[in-house]
Amino acid sequence: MNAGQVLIQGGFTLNVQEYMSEGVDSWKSFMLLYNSALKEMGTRVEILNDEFQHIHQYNPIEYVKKRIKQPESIVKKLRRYGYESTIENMVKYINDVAGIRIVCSFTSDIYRLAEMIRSQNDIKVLSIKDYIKNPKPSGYKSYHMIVTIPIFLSDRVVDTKVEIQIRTLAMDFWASLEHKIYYKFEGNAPDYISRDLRECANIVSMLDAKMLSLNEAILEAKRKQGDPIPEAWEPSGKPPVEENELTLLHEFDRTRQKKDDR
Ligand code: 0O2
Repeated sequence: MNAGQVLIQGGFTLNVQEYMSEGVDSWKSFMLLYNSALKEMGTRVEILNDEFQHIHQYNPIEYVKKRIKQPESIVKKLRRYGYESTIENMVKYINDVAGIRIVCSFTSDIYRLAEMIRSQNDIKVLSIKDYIKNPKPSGYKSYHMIVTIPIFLSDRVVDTKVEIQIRTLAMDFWASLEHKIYYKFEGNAPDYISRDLRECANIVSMLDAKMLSLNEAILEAKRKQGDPIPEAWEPSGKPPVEENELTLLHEFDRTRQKKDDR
């Protein structure tokens, strides 16, 4: 047992790389882990939403999508990063083998949910990318977290990576269409298409801002009518992590060079 490992119920915690160095190297073993991590994270998110509904009569989450990355996409991504297609490289360099997307109503819900996930003390946040504050050149907006969640196996606990994407309905609408268009052109869309997509991204941002201020106006009107407003309805709009903290929050292997900054 390494110094950093913690004894839990007779077993000990490992990260996926340590788990691999203990001789576990089959595709099926890792898929079992990633699938379990998705289930576990899905349940945590569902509980947060249910609790919100119970206490505040309000659901911050519109819907949740979970997926395990297809083997072809894993191979493609490894190739893009300049790595051989091995299980070891997948475990080391692909952070989104298990991915969960949480789609919310308002931008303020995104930060509130991110904070609730971050404050669960067995979830470790490895990195955060706030593409809402800093959209991608494509116009892409979303809040990304790479976290690990403990998976309790029969004799040990494995902290397993999950990518969490949190975005509004409008951001999700744009990203889904852009993803399809990007694939149609295999990354080489004509300039005018990319320009128009960026323009659509701006419209989507305006729509989000308008819907948020509309929500605030509704709350204000209800307050004036004397209706009690649950506190959690109030949009906080404050990112849970400041910009200078956006990269590494924990020791994390980021040695690879990305070939593609998309
Ligand atoms: P797919 O097919 O959706 O899975 P990282 O390993 O996290 O450091 P990565 O994966 O490039 O590097 O990180 P990033 O930038 O956070 O992007 C992760 C995912 O965000 C992508 O996964 C997309 O799902 C989404 N994304 C990022 N940029 C864009 C964009 O410009 N448009 C759209 N529509 N989605 C984007 P994959 O693996 O690229 O694709």
